[in-house]
Amino acid sequence: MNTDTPQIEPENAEKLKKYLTSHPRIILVTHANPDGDAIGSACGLYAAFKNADIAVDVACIDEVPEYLRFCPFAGKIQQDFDENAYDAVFFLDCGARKMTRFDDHKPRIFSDKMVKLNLDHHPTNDKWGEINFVSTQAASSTQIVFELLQRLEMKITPDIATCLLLGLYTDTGAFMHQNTSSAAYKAASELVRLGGNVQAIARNIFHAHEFKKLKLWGKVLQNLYVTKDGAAIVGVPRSEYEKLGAKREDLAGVIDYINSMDEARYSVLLSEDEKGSVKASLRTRKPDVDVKALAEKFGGGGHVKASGFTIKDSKLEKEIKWKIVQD
Ligand SMILES: [Mn+2]
Repeated sequence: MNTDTPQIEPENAEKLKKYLTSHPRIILVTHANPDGDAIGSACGLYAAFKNADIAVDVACIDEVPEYLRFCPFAGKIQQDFDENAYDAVFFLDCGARKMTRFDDHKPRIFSDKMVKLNLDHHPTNDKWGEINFVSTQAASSTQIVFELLQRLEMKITPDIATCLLLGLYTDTGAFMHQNTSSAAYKAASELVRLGGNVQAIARNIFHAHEFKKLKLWGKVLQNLYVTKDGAAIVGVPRSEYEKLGAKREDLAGVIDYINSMDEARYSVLLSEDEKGSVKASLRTRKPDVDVKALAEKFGGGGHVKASGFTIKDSKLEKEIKWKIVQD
């Protein structure tokens, strides 16, 4: 893989540049259940457009999760908008349009009454936009936003650099996942030079553990067991994290920690969500194990090394004999 090739086609940036001279009103939209890359790309592009006097708003159907609220401009993200007030919609970090979860009640943004712009790095993206900035080589959507802003010759302030750096950090697992290319490092280096705040990202994303979260992780690790065939399994009922005043989202990351264990062929975290269904997260580091195939057996999916599924019928709890966290 030549990781230094441009992430976007320069002529598409030219097309957008020309389109922006017609003074469109643009709504930026990112996916539901947003992660660092969704928030970072939405906020970064929003601020750059705003600074360039473009009429722009930014929306996500879900609220910004607490751990991402430090991101500059996160407060600008609205959960609702008037779909008739815009000429163009800019989809960010959405592998499929339905990932926005606006498809039910904002049909106009998907119709041909809107100019659709599409910026993403998911392999499932079928380039539905009139102008597409889609590159599966990019480590994050923010990496593509960064290149786009450079091509549009828009100013990248230190706050915008922080937004874009955030997406690179979270989508590469702090520059440890397979997608960490030389181009990703290069973009990160330039963003730091432009004033991107690495400390804020490290403090808020990677070194932010509350007491209740550490207590919960402690319980999870204590109750972890490894089956004869090498599956590291742990289950967490809703009552357990609620007892600690924690939320299900406090379990985020514990599966990767469990999966660092060499003895495990693969790892499974089962956790009950607020509605009483069971969510399973699967990870493996072994080259011969495909957890995507395993998740698909339960109606889920994902990647070969990281996948998940949901069990709606809680009776399955007994059938698969998962051990729960207990006092
Ligand atoms: Mn992403």
